[in-house]
Amino acid sequence: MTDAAAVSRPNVSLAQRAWAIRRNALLMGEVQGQGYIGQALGAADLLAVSYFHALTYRPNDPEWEGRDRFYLSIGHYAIALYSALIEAGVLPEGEIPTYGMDDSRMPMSGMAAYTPGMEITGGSLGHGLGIAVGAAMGLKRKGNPAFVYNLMSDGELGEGSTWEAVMSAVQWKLDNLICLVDFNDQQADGKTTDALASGPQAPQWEAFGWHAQEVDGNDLDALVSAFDTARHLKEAKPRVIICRTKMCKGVPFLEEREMAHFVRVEPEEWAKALAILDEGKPV
Ligand SMILES: Cc1ncc(C[n+]2csc(CCOP(=O)(O)OP(=O)(O)O)c2C)c(N)n1
Ligand SMILES: [Mg+2]
Repeated sequence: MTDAAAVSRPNVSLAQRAWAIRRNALLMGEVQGQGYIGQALGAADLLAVSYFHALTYRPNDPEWEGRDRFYLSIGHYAIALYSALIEAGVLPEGEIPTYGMDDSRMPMSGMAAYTPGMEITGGSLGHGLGIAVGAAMGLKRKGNPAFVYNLMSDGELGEGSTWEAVMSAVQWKLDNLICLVDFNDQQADGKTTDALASGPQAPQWEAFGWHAQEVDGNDLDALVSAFDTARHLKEAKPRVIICRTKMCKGVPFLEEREMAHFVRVEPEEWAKALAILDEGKPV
């Protein structure tokens, strides 16, 4: 398959895209024997809807001025974004065996400097939304109709800088900003709801002036509907979609792991995980 061909296969369903994203992530994880697999498997559905339903972009021209921007605030989720960018034909499938290696364009934490499709260098958590606010303001002032998407995590809801960005986005009426929160109820060494961010999230964002939706982030139909609502809303306010996801979704023996922030998988378990995924391949 040529890289550009990936995105131009019109008969590929979103379920098949999400499956392919999960498969790419497992193949990359296997290269290192460990990694942020739980996040990639959990966020595969929201990435499939982003890249194969919502976003406008040109796989062969990742810097095209008219593209919707997709900011990965959470640099440690890079494996998830690479997996989507490979399926989208922005990154070549052939680079999977380089994942996390010296001189690879796909390091474990995302770097904007040398990875096509990686718009910002995230990873110092709590900054993606602020950067997205600035970019959304800039695009509006230039009359560029592109959307800015910012994918952040529930752990970042505990960062003060996130809420400064939340307030300024309202102040500047950023109706071209769509924030996606991967609410997996995990933040490194414990549950997010045991730290901060307990209770329903949408009312909090609404209180600040955002249009907020809370959906099952592993339900493709619910995601499509939420993205469509966020994109077509006529109100002059920023939009957030809080996606409740399950870490390691799609590989039950990994889903059972309580602490899935950084997953170590035994060599023989990779084949088992891939076989389970292959068995469930959508037709
Ligand atoms: C400013 C900052 N503080 C701390 C860290 C260390 N850190 C890396 S990932 C992470 C967990 C953050 O929560 P979340 O992204 O929800 O974790 P996950 O769902 O991936 O387990 C932390 C604290 C960081 N990268 N940046
Ligand atoms: Mg989390």
